[in-house]
Amino acid sequence: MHPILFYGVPEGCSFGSIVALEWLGEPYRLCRVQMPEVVSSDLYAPINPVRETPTLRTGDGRFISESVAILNHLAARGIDRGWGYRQGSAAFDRFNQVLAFLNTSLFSAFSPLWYALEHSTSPAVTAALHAYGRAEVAKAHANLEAMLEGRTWLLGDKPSFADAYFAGIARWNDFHRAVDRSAYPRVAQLYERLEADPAVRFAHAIEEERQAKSAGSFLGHVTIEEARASRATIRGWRRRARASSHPSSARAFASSRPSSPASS
Ligand SMILES: N[C@@H](CCC(=O)N[C@@H](CS)C(=O)NCC(=O)O)C(=O)O
Repeated sequence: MHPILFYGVPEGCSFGSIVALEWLGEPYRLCRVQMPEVVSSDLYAPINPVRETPTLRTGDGRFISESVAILNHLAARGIDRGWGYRQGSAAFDRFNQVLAFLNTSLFSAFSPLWYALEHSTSPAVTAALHAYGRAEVAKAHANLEAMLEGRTWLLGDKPSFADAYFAGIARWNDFHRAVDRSAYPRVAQLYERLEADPAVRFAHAIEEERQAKSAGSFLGHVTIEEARASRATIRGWRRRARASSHPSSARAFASSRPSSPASS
């Protein structure tokens, strides 16, 4: 069974996890979750009770939510290919620190702006939320600019899943126009470099339902129903496999397995 990433549209912070999966290069599937309608539905709740995206169903059937946890999980799978770091090493600590900064300071800086867009009821409240959000986005950009001094990528001289996550959050500025990114030249260069990356282009195409060119590890979409059904189905297969030790029963078990995309 291959991992499935449940990603949110439009403009979900799950974007970085799609990019990370592409860079990692291990086979995976995607499940599209419309926000806010489907993400808040009872259909999605068993996958992530907090009713947020992203969630990753791992190859062994576990569900991991929270971008930081998902990106750390994927990085650990890629240690041998330079995508992850041994826990306790300086590189791991730096990776974790940058991820935490992006997940709290940068992500949260945009929260007042999203809130103003989706919930604000009065012009005075909207103006206050805009002022607060713009100030926080500017502060986070100034800190990123300082972090990038002497570095091409957030961790140094090569890309990491922190850059993937940055790409998915920093683009919110294109929508909210909170800051002029060119006033932060190192941030702007990193952003442009990422926008040109094939995995980032792939993630944009996936979100926008355009033809998407994977580096090769993307195996297609599954629906939430398929992802949920396959979980129960897999439990059923395991129960039947345990109950049967006879070779002919094992063959019957194998041939009864449906060929749903989520079951590969
Ligand atoms: N702490 C979570 C936050 C996840 C989150 O807020 N996801 C948003 C999309 S970026 C979401 O699913 N929102 C639900 C909605 O819009 O109804 C993480 O970092 O993964």
